[in-house]
Amino acid sequence: MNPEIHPDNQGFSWSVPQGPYQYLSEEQVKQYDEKGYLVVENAFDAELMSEVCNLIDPFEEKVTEVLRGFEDGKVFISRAEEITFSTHLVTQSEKLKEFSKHKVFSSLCLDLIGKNVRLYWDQAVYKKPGTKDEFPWHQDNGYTFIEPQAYLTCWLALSDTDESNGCPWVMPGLHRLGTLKHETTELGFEIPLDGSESVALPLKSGSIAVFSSLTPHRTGPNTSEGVRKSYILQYAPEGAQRKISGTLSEPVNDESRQFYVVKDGEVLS
Ligand SMILES: O=C(O)CCC(=O)C(=O)O
Repeated sequence: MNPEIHPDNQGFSWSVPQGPYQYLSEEQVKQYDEKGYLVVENAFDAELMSEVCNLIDPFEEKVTEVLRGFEDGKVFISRAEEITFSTHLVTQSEKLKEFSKHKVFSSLCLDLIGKNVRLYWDQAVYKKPGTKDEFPWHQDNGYTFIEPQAYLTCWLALSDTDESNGCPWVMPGLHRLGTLKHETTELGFEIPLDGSESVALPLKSGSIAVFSSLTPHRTGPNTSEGVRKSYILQYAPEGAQRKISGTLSEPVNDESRQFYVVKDGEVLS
């Protein structure tokens, strides 16, 4: 059964930039084009990942403390003892701001988005031991509708992750349909999908699952003893707009957190 299309998804067509590519091989871009994802193994070394974790952990602890003040420790998709979302860290740490412009990310943006690209969103997602629920199938563009609909998500593993602790899973190919209809559930927005053709993406710390804002993905339970830590950085082409309602939209160019990472074809690392 084909999934239903989001009502705001009209006249969508998928494309990737023409080469030559700066960072990725033709093969990698072909996979991204056809399947909607690729993996960059060992993009960063252990020392840098430990530094990034040390920067993020105190912010995540504060987020957890704030969540504990709410009934059952829950606010929409965040649950203090299970899954937390620490957002806009680039506004709170100069070092994380610099990291979000690292040439690995900016080169990916140049190859997969184009010559003028901004950071759109950053958040650390920590999935804690004992989390039984999955984070359901969704597209990132299903949460906040952005035009153009295709932007780039870099899901960076800060700790090793596999099926036992909530690694990402993707559904290849569906990105080409544009944004799909999502249902609202207790665990988040969800695309009702038959996941039998889905692919698990186990990642070592420092590796990145790179996928489109239109690639349906989920993460499973964390049955391990440790916290699964990820830092998610999303990049959108200059001129992207957040749809508010009807014909009303606003640009996503707040300089405090949506700064350029590629300008006029130059990576700004
Ligand atoms: O990292 C996770 O466990 C789920 C988060 C996710 O898929 C997202 O923020 O889009």
